[in-house]
Amino acid sequence: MKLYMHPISTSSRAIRMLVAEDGLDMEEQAIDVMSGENLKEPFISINPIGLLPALVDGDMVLTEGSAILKYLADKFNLPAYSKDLKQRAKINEAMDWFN
Ligand SMILES: N[C@@H](CCC(=O)N[C@@H](CS)C(=O)NCC(=O)O)C(=O)O
Repeated sequence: MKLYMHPISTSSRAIRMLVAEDGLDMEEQAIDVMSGENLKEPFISINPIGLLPALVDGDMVLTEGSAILKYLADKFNLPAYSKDLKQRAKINEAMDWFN
């Protein structure tokens, strides 16, 4: 898996924290939003709207920080995203507030 991100990107940061916390095997590539690298090839072909973060997992490209967090949590069965109905609802509430 490869995460296109930038250290100043708040949407990228939560994913990088989850990856670090759970020791996930993740290649990272920084895309310099300050110089507009996100709006040029090759990144613009990965995410045509030019926003970070973007996750590439095999043949899938996934954007939107919240969707990436939920995908990783489900893929690796991470405890941070509880399967308990009410606990997960409160997590989703906080994630939606952030978005
Ligand atoms: N709703 C998106 C927002 C993505 C977003 O706005 N990313 C910012 C960095 S945090 C970005 O790539 N900005 C580059 C630009 O606006 O040119 C998400 O949560 O992933």
